[in-house]
Amino acid sequence: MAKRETRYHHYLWHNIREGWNRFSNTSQEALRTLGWAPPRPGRSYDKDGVSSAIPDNGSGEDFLYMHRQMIAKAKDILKKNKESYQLTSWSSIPAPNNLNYPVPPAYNITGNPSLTSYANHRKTDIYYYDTMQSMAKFLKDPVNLRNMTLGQLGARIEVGVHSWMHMRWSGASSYGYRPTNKSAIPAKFDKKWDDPRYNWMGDTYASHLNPYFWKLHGWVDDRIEDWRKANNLTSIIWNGTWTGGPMSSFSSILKKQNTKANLRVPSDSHEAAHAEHDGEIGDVMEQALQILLQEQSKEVSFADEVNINLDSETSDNAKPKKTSKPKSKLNQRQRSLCRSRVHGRKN
Ligand SMILES: [Cu+2]
Repeated sequence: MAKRETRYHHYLWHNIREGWNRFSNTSQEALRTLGWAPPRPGRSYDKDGVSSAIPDNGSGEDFLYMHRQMIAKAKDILKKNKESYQLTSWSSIPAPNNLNYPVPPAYNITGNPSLTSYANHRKTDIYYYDTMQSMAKFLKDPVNLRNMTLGQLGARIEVGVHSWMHMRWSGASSYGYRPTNKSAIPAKFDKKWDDPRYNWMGDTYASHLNPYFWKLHGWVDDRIEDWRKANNLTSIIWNGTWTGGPMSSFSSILKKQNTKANLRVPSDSHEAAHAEHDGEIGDVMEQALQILLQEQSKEVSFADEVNINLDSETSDNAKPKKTSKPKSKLNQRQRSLCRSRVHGRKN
């Protein structure tokens, strides 16, 4: 799972799906040709660049489905390698005094004071008792589960308790923090970030290397079964099954499509720097990444990339009502959190 290919895939899946609705038509077309167009974007954006989850387009199903596939793949790898380590999920979100799954101490995310405070807020006991616990209870209640689609459930989990758990169990990265600001290309994808020691929970390029990732995503995955039971279904009929575009080599895609149309993507030093990896990664993903970076470099006032899906901190989200829909419009504070990804600097 530490392979560059797997890191790229997870990173691209999140960032393309999240950013899609603010990409230019040209970029969307180019990504479509590469097979990397998400059928259901994960976010909408208003004129100020404020993002909201899209609860009703089924992208919440994509979130659940794709991570289910990741879990299956990881289990498969463990089995093939005859590893004794088993992937098991948290049956409940560990309480503050749980010694098996201690919350890493509060820490400073270098260069990002806003994300630092976001993470550290979620580490407090009071956040667990007042917010996470009540959300977990809400999500396990069959009455609530009967009142929402699987897509709505997925969207609610993704921007809420899933992100909270990611940052609550994130800890100081002794390996450092991958630069995420737009001026940091190509350092963003330097080979040093492919080291297995880089497993920080706050970065989609790294989080799946962290054992806590599998614990919390196991918990998320188990909510699907709760939903199925609550709705008296014998099996899940998935509508959202987007697991990303091809990881295979560019030339094999070309062969299939028998065309070279619309595949012009500007090359830069970053591309050259990783040319040696092309065979390994599959240059489809390398091309998709270039388009994504181009889009990220256009952003002036908003997040340049998705590390986690920041949620709303409104009490509405914390104390869900039975009929409420996922509410995840970013408030003023989150907007500044996102901006800090571009402008944030350590004093
Ligand atoms: Cu993910």
